[in-house]
Amino acid sequence: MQKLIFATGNAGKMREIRSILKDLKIKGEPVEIFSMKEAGIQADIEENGKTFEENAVIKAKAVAAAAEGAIVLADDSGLEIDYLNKEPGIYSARYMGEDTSYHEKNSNLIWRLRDASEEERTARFVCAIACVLPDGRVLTEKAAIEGTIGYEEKGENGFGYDPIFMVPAYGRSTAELSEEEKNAISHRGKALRAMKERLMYEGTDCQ
Ligand code: ITT
Repeated sequence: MQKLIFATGNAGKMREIRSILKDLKIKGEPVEIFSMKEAGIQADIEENGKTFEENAVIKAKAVAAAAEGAIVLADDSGLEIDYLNKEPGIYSARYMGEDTSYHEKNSNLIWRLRDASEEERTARFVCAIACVLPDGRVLTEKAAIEGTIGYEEKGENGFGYDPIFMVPAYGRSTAELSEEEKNAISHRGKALRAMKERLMYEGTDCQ
């Protein structure tokens, strides 16, 4: 069975990833999915890229170096708020410090948008997925979901900035959507399904 390691230490991402990739087969073979921790890989990765794609590739390559024979995937994602010149962007996890709670980060962003009108509250979640194949080739996919920043935190599902990210078509935050509903429309769902297609149909021979 083909082994796939997902290079993330974020439990919220990992939950969504498992659900999106659950029926992945490569050349008709089922794939066994491991988190970095389950694969016994510890990597202190410096995310010093300038874009989501660059950081996703940095993470996937760092883990691939310790994972011979496995397919390695990584996700770099974040929230871009137009009113704040696309902050926090690639710094989403580091915004106000890695150890600051998301309740504090979310409250701070709502406060920074206190003078923004509804039209000025546009934002998007962006996700880049990188894949390093066992022969060293690198594939990337990127996707986004458009929305607006809410006026208060709403919902208990998801993780991170989900309670303040409103999806216009649903009139709900992504933290108020079920995991299936979020995965069907999210940045991560779209980028990971595109990568899944490439792996499924082209196998590890894909260009
Ligand atoms: P890994 O690097 O180990 O994967 P991380 O949390 O540090 O974990 P990123 O550097 O990609 O991951 O930072 C992404 C941050 O963007 C994440 O911590 C959340 O704060 C935010 N984010 C990304 N996708 C999100 C989503 O679907 N819902 C809510 N917040 C999200």
